[in-house]
Amino acid sequence: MRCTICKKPAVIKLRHANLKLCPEHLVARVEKVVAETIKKFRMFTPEERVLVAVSGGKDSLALWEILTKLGYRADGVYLDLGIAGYSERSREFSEAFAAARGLALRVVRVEGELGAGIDGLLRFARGKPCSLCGTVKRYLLNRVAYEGGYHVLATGHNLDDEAATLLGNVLRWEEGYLARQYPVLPGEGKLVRRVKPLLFLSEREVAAYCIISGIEYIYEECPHAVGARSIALKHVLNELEDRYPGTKLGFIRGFLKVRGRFEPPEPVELRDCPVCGMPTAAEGPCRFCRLKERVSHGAPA
Ligand code: Q46
Ligand code: ZN
Ligand code: ZN
Repeated sequence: MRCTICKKPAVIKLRHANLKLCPEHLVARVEKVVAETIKKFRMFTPEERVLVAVSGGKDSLALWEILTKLGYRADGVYLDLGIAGYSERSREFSEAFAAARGLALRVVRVEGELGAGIDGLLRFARGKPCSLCGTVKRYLLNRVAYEGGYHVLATGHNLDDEAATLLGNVLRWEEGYLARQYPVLPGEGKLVRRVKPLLFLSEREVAAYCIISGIEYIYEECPHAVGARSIALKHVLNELEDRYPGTKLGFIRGFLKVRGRFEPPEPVELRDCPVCGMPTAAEGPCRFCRLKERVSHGAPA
């Protein structure tokens, strides 16, 4: 197998893009796709300060590496979720990555902010682990970005993630979520803009990028991901992609064209949480502060 561009030995075949690439041209392609995505969706400018949500996995570390190589001002934040057998290891990978490159990484312990990590929280709050974890992550990442004076928060969601989310939303015709699913969520007030620069890169490309670039990342999945609906959706999409290369990319690109037809949800009025001061749609304390209160009272679910 030869590289489509330079005819040297290729290491990856990208059927959806009709390309076979050598290490050098795979790296070049990945960085070019990210650079173009940032510009096309006006995610941020070189002058703006970017905070990358780092998990120790391949996507977020690749994103951080690419943004740095492209010359953006990007720091990282790692949320230690307090998930046994997973958080310690993922933190080590994140810290080793930052240290080796001299990059600034903020480490925030969920237990320190909430009174319990995600595992501990499950004893006090009803709900699926990923739903609770999602609330905690959204809140803390936004707060750290806001308090740190960052213009934008970047996450490592890739094409496979976004296609699975889209399929999940379509299967339930979640109009509100569909209207909001977009590579850029504008910020306002204390809500920091959120962007997904890896949206058009498949998981395989990102993994290959990491291996070629010498980025060491955690292979294990979070133990709570087992049995998650998102994983089943990814399997289905992988089967389709196998038979019909380009399925995921076509799904996302086509959606971005028609997305405007979905009725956006009525804008909710946000007010400041009386406890923490961050924006919330709730009357009274925000969801994070309510979870925190439950933990502090030790009330079991
Ligand atoms: S970390 Fe949290 Fe994920 Fe683990 S508990 Fe679920 S949401 S699976 S990306
Ligand atoms: Zn080549
Ligand atoms: Zn609050």
